[in-house]
Amino acid sequence: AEFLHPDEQKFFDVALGLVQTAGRLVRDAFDTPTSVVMIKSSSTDLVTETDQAVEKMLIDGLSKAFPDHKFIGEESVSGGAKIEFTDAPTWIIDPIDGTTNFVHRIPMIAICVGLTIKKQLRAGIVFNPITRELYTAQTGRGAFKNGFPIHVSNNKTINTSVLCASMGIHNVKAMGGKWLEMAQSNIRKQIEAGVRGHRSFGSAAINMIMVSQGCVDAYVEYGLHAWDMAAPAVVLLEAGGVMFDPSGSDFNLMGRKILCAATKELAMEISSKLTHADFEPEA
Ligand code: 2AM
Ligand code: CA
Ligand code: CA
Ligand code: CA
Repeated sequence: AEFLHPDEQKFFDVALGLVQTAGRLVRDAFDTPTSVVMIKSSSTDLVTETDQAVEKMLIDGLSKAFPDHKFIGEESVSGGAKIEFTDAPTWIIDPIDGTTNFVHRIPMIAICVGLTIKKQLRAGIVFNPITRELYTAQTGRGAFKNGFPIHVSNNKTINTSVLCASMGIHNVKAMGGKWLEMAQSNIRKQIEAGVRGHRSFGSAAINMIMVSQGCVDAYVEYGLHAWDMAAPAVVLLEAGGVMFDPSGSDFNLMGRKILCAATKELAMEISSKLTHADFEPEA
């Protein structure tokens, strides 16, 4: 596989070292919960001092190593600000995906660091520092869990699949009852179509990782941001998975929604059953 930039391997190696250090920060805070919890837009939208410290540490480290790189980080993007996404090497960072899990000491959280160059996904690092599961991928070079290759399932039909579709609780608050109805009706349709089971892990990245390693067969979600999806998207694609907009059209990293699956057949079957939101997320 060709690199888009001559220093791409170095970019990845530096990021990986920083993520491992960040993992120790998060693990220490998880075991000794002194972290201050702050409410952002509502009681379902939390941030802790650990989220902020980890994001700062990653951005400081990467910008010191690569002064001309750009950053899109959850805790650095101030409310409602338009995200500037350019051709420059860009690190897309979620310091803790699954902050509610973190605050409630549920061990399903992920540090997510993705890299785009010329707006193309190039590398993804997704690290659960509690279970010490490290998922890495570089475009064209495969996906790995703690160094061992991972692959999606071969499932092509709903009735042999375990699906993941979160209720999008954030969107319920932002968009009112209409949203709840849509989320419920989509899950209901999947159950009626004979799905084998439903799971949701409270972290968009872990949901995507579950598809990447063949545990779950597909995942659909509205309301996500680029930092939830960038890093796990590289892992998913390199693990052989597919990614679309829930409507079945092309995936857009900035489009705030995703349908990912083990196979295109399964993705299209799910897409055909969904009520598609006229989706204008507020936050
Ligand atoms: P976070 O923990 O980084 O905030 C379950 O809550 C998942 O949804 C997490 O991955 C969480 O990311 C993400 N999430 C946060 N805000 C959201 C929103 N407005 N819409 C959809 N998902 C959101
Ligand atoms: Ca958040
Ligand atoms: Ca997130
Ligand atoms: Ca986060």
